[in-house]
Amino acid sequence: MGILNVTPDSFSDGGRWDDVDGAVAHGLELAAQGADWVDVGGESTRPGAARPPLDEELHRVVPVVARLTREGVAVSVDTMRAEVARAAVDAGATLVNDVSGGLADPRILAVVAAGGASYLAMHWRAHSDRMQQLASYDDQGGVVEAVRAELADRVAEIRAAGIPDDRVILDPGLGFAKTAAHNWQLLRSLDRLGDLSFPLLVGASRKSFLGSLLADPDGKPRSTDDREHAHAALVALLAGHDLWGLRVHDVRATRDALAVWERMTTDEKGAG
Ligand code: PMM
Repeated sequence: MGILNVTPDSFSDGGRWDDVDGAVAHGLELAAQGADWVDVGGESTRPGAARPPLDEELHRVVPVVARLTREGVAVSVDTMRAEVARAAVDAGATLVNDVSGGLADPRILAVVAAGGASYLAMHWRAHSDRMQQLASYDDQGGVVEAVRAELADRVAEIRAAGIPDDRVILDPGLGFAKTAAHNWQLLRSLDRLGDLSFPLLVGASRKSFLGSLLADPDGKPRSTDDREHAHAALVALLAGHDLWGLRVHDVRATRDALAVWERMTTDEKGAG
């Protein structure tokens, strides 16, 4: 899944694709590089970000979804708002990527159920201005068990809203109310989340835990654009897990890493 943030302030690509033509061109490029989905988002969720007004989010997202869909691209919409989900599905999006898993705006579940789209529910605890205060899991048996239990709660709500299981994907939500250590623990324990019996998507691309891993000796985190090699290494390590998807900025680097993994795990008979 290629990331297309049509926002002025996302942590990695904010401001790069905030006019419709530029955003559509980048979305087409992501698809041409091998993205199965292009994920269009109009709200930055970086820690501390302020929320855009509803009208502004609609204005950013809907024309880009409509144009990419017309070009034959499979589009998901990254939104926590029912109104945006409805407008994006009407414009052709077939997947709603809700980082709040229905907690921010519970009406979104009925919109998805009625619109026939699939639903990607991420583990989330609060909006970006407050989420890092909630990065504590000690009294719940640790981050892996807590995320698993809280995702199971989301699944119960999703089912109650009438979205069929075969249209649901789950995501541990790396960086959302998580420290770097939490993210690594979750990445080591994806099989435990797989026990929930839903497809999984992981979004690690350019996130700050990679920046802190690669920090300078003086502690300055590696810049967002310069985290790509580490992410490609992570992709190759994750490739053996039965994941539904990876949400990434650099589709080409991701596809290359997957090709290396695939070739490494294919024996010589019949392989090029
Ligand atoms: N991360 C971000 C935004 N949307 N959606 C899903 N499903 N999973 C994620 O990990 C996720 C997301 C924040 O990253 P960005 O600002 O680069 O889009």
